[in-house]
Amino acid sequence: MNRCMGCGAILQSSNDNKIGYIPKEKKDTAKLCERCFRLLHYNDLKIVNIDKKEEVLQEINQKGKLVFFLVDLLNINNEVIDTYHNIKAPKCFVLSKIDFIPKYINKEKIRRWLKNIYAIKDDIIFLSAAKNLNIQAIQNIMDKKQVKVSYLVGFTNSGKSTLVNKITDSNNITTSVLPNTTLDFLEINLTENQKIIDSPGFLYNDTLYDKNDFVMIKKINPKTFIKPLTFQLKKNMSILIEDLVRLEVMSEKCNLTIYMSNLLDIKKIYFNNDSLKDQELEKYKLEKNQDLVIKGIGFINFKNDALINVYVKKKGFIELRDSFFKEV
Ligand SMILES: Nc1nc2c(ncn2[C@@H]2O[C@H](COP(=O)(O)OP(=O)(O)OP(=O)(O)O)[C@@H](O)[C@H]2O)c(=O)[nH]1
Ligand SMILES: [Mg+2]
Repeated sequence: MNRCMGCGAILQSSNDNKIGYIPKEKKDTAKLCERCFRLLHYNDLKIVNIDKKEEVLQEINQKGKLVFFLVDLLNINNEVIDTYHNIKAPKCFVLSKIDFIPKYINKEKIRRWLKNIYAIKDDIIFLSAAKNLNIQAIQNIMDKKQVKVSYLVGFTNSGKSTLVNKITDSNNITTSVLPNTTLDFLEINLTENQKIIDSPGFLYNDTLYDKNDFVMIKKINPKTFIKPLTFQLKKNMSILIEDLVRLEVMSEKCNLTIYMSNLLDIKKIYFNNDSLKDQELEKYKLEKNQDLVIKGIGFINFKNDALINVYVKKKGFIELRDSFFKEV
């Protein structure tokens, strides 16, 4: 039973619509399935919609090995944190992709905030695989805890496979901005008696955008540093985020800063523009230094108290929380 070195899927030649497909004549020699090969050489992206969350959780809970759980700043929300807390094995919280956090945001503040707001009691590590920042922390913790096997786990796109490639100084594992790039567990030897296991990322229960919309997926996932967008708004002015969310100010004024991918189309609109006004309406009362989180997309920090009408395509995507700017 051969596996694809890039995504972990079992190689098969019987169905070109299923994962691990490789044409018959290449089956004995190929190291990559057709999907990984095309992604690597032609940047041809093919989305696979399978969810291995239960399988991964079952395996890591059963094995009880050390788990590194990766999350990036834009994806800290209740669904991700609940998933983290449901892991029974010993674990570390890894804030990945720190290269896209603006420099003026104090990391220690984020650490305290994760502990206080989200009750993270385990070690918290900050790293960026893309920029080679602090990637040695993974092996340092394994050495310190005398761990021989550990798992990299997290939601899709959190950067697990990129991190493994960086740690092993190779490009063997397929990485991409697509959901579900890694399709099965992949074991990688770090030293003679130490290994790390990459895993298929978890998918959100639902997304605000169409799961097969390549263009939107690419826009939502920033490649580099995010430049926060600040708006000063008066009553009845709105912010429109793509065709996904409209925030309409109902109080006299509102100062807010948006932390999302800069590739998204985010603009100020006036009351005579009725985009999204026919969608679900949710009313929120924000306090100074609270965030309005849009699950899977990012968050908006409010600099003063405000009343906001949110028009959103689906229910269940908006959360409020105290921001890390508020000293706790
Ligand atoms: N800016 C930045 N981007 C990163 C970093 N690490 C990974 N990425 C990008 O994030 C995207 C997802 O990376 P992957 O390593 O494939 O993510 P994954 O967690 O393995 O995803 P699945 O296999 O689908 O679970 C890719 O476009 C990477 O280039 C990082 O440290 N900084
Ligand atoms: Mg992966």
